[in-house]
Amino acid sequence: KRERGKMFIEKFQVESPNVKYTETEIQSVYNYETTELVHENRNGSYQWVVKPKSVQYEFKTDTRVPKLGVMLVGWGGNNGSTLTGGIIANREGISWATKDKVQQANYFGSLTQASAIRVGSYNGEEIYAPFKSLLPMVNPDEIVFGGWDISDMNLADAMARARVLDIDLQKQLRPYMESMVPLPGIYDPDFIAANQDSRANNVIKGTKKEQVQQVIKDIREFKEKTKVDRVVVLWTANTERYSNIVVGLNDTTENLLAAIDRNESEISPSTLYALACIMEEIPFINGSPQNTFVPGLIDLAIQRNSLIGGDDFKSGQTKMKSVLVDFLVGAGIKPTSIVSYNHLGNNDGMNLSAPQTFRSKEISKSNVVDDMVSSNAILYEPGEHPDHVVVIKYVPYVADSKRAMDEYTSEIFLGGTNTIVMHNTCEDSLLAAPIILDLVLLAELSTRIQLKAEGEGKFHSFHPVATILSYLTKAPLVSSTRHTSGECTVKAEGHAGEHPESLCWFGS
Ligand code: NAI
Ligand code: DG6
Repeated sequence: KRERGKMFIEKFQVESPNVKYTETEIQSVYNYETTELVHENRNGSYQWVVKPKSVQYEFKTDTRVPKLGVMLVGWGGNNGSTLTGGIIANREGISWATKDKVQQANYFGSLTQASAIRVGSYNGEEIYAPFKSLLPMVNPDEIVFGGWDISDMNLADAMARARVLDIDLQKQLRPYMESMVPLPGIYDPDFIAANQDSRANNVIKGTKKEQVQQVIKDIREFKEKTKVDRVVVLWTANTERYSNIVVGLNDTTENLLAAIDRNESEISPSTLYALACIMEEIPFINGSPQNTFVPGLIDLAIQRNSLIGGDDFKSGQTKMKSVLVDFLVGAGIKPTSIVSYNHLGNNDGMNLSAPQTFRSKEISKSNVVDDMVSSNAILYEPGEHPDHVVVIKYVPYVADSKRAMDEYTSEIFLGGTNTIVMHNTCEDSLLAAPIILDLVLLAELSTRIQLKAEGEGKFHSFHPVATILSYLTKAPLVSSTRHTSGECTVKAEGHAGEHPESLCWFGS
C-alpha cells in the first residue's frame, strides 16, 4: 500500500534457518547478545571486566488462536463500559457524527492494534507492518466480555453514567449493551473510599472463602455459557488501599489460605479475585495500584504457574514521565524537582479523594522514576532523589476529562536551571481502554509461548509473573531474583497440576 506514505504491508512470513512454521506452531531460534561483568584480580588489582555473552533461546508459539473471554472486575465502571462499547463499535463498524466530522470506530492508542513495526526494506524503502502481524493474536472484535461490578447497572446505563463516549455513538451502542449486566462483586468498604457505598447494590454475600468460591463458579459458568476456550480476568475496579503485609497472615500461601479460612479482615477483595483466578489457572491482571499481589499470592501463582501481571495502567501523565525523565537522565540532565498535579471528576477521582486510596496511587505514580535516577551516579549521589510530588484533586465538573499539569525542573551545565512545564487534557478512559485491550491480548499470547534457554532440557512457559506486560503498567510486578532463573521457572512448571495439600482448599 503506497497511498499511506511509507510502504506498509499487512502480513509477512519469515524465511530463515532460525524460523520454522508447522501446522500448529512457529518455532524460532533467537540469539540474545548481551554482556557479562566480572570483577577480577588483574595484575594485583581488582578490575571490572565486560565480556560479550550470547544466550541462545528457542521459542515455540502455538498458532491456534483461542476464542477469548475477558472478565473485567469493575465492568460497569468508566474503563469497563468504554472498552466494551469501543469493541462493539469496531466490531459493528459503527460511525457517528461529531461536531467536526463523521468518526469511524478505531483502535487508536492500542499498541497491538494501532502501532507498526519496521520489518525490513524493499527497493531501498523502509517497510512497516502492523504490530499484530508479528504473531497470531486474538482479534479484539471477537472477544466475549463479562465480569463483575458492585453496582448492578447494565452496561448501556453505565456508559451513559460515565459520560465518556459521544452521544450519537452511545445511542447506537445502547441496544447492544442494555442486556449486559455485571455479576455481583466482592465488596469490602474497608478497602475503598466511603463515598463508594451508595454504588454497592450488587454484592456477593458470605465469608471470604465463600466469595472466592463464588468467583470461581462465575468464571466456570461464564466459560460454559459463552463457549470460550480461554478466559483472562482483569481488575479495573476502584483503587483499594494497601493491605498490610503481616507475617502469619498473607506472607506465605499457607498463611494466606488459612487467613481466608478464618475470614481475616485484612484480605482485600482484589486479592480474593486474584486467588480465585490462580486456583483456576486463569491469567489475572491488576490495573490499579494497590498491592493485590501479597507475597503468599505471588508464591501461589508461581507454584501453579498461573500468569499474574500488574500493577496500575500507565496511561497518561506517568507515560509521559517515564519517557521524559528517561530522556533527560539519559541526556546527562539532572531532574531535581518533579511536581505532578492533576484533577478529574469521574468516579475514580471521587474514590481517590480518600487519603488511603490516594496513597496507593501516589506510590505507583511516584516510583516510576526510581530506576532512571539510580542508573546515573554522575548526576545523583547515593540515596539522592529529585523532589517528587504527586497531587490529585477531585473536581466533579470535568468528569472523565482529566487535566494534568507537570513541572520538571532540572539542573544543567554549570549550575543552570531548566524548567519544562506540560499540560494535558484528555478523557482518562479513552486512554485506559486500549491499554486494557493490549494487556489481555498480550497476556493470552504469553500463555501460548514456550521457550527454553541454552542448557535447559525442556520447553517451559514464561515466568508466571508476566514482566512482559510491564510496559503498560506504572508499577511493574516483577519476579524476585530467586524466581528468575530458568531452573526455577521449570520448577514452578513442575508444580502445575499438582495440588499440594494446602491447595486442595477448594476441592478443585
Ligand atoms: P470507575 O470508578 O469508573 O470504575 C470502577 C468500577 O469498579 C465501578 O463501577 C465500581 O462500582 C466497581 N467496583 C469497585 N469495587 C469493586 C469490586 N470489589 N468488585 C467489583 N466491582 C467493583 O473507575 P475507572 O475510571 O473505570 O478506573 C478503574 C480503575 O483503573 C481505577 O482503580 C483507576 O485508578 C485505574 N486506572 C485508571 C486509569 C485511566 O486512565 N482511566 C489509568 C490507571 C489506572
Ligand atoms: C488520577 O490521577 C486518576 C488516576 O487513575 C489516573 O488517571 C491514572 O492513574 C492514570 O495515570 P497516569 O499517571 O498514567 O496519567
